[in-house]
Amino acid sequence: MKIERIEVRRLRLPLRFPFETSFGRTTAKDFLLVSASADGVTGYGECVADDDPYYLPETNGTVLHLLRDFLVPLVLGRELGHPRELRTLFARVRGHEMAKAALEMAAFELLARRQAVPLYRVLGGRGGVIASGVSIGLQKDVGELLDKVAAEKEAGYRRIKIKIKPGHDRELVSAIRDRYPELPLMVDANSAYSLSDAPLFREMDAHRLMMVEQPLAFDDIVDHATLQRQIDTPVCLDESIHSAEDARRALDLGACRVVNVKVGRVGGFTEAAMVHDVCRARGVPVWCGGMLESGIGRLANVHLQTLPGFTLPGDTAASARYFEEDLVDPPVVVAADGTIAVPEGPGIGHEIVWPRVERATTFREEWRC
Ligand code: OSB
Ligand code: MG
Repeated sequence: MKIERIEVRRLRLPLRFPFETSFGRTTAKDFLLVSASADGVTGYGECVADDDPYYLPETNGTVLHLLRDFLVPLVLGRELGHPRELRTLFARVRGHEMAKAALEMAAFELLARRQAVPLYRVLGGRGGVIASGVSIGLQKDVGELLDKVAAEKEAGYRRIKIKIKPGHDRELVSAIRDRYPELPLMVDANSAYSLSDAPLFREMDAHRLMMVEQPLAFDDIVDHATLQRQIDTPVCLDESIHSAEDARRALDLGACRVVNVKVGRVGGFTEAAMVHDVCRARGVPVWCGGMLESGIGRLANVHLQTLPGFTLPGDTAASARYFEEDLVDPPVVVAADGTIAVPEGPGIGHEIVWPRVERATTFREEWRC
């Protein structure tokens, strides 16, 4: 296929509740949506960059620059045998995984729509359901956190993750554990600690967490390996993993025992599947992370999670936790048993509601060949 038109829109969707982590507080989802068209069919890729570089270095501004000046010129008008070729085509550009991923995801979604098959088919997945977990941000106090945990447990989520930061860690975990001794529970620190905090994580071993996600620096694997040797709780890496090679090196070093895969963080579906393959070959569980995506990116995550190595519930929760009105209809819903049905329609499989996209759009640019 030959992609003859690429469009990028910047959208702003208010969040129903602010989402707070160790790196900041978000009240709205401000993101880029990439469309790629060939022969009158259009596919969509949601970019996971934020307005700020507080989770990882990329921003909406850097993504737009990379698309406009480097990635779009590589793709526009070129004969593509398969979207997986974009990974090789983009390899010369170092970093900028979120920018690469948004365009590559649009090309995969376009391929699925052209073939009139669900996205999972072109990713090598399967139909059915996926297991859903939930990520709870930092709350005002322990009481509010316990209320949130109770509500999400009631909603059926198969695993609960809470955000932690220095001074807001052991007492949160022990309060939840006191009330729910058997709850599948994990914590995510988003790089807020250093190796000198090893005693804290040793102490938390007693709470039998499923894992501790990215406790140390965003660009580290060496200290994570040291920490993993000192604690029983499995370390899971998020921020540190940008490729299948990163995953291999982290596993060789013993820096983690679980890997969080985000398509945007690793540069696309092709690389995400390769991260999955590296882990699966070593019996290391992977799960799919989330970035507060709208329904478009959320459904992309649903399809990815049908690959066989996704053996743990991911951070893909119901649209209604985030948005008053999602961009897709129907919205993503989680059943009482904590599962999400994998759509069977073409591409992401739910309709995009264009009037809502138009209302949320703050900027638009397009390129044609
Ligand atoms: O670290 O996984 C993370 C959200 C934004 C940036 C980073 C992370 C997160 C989440 C939320 O944990 C997952 C979600 O509900 O989409
Ligand atoms: Mg994380």
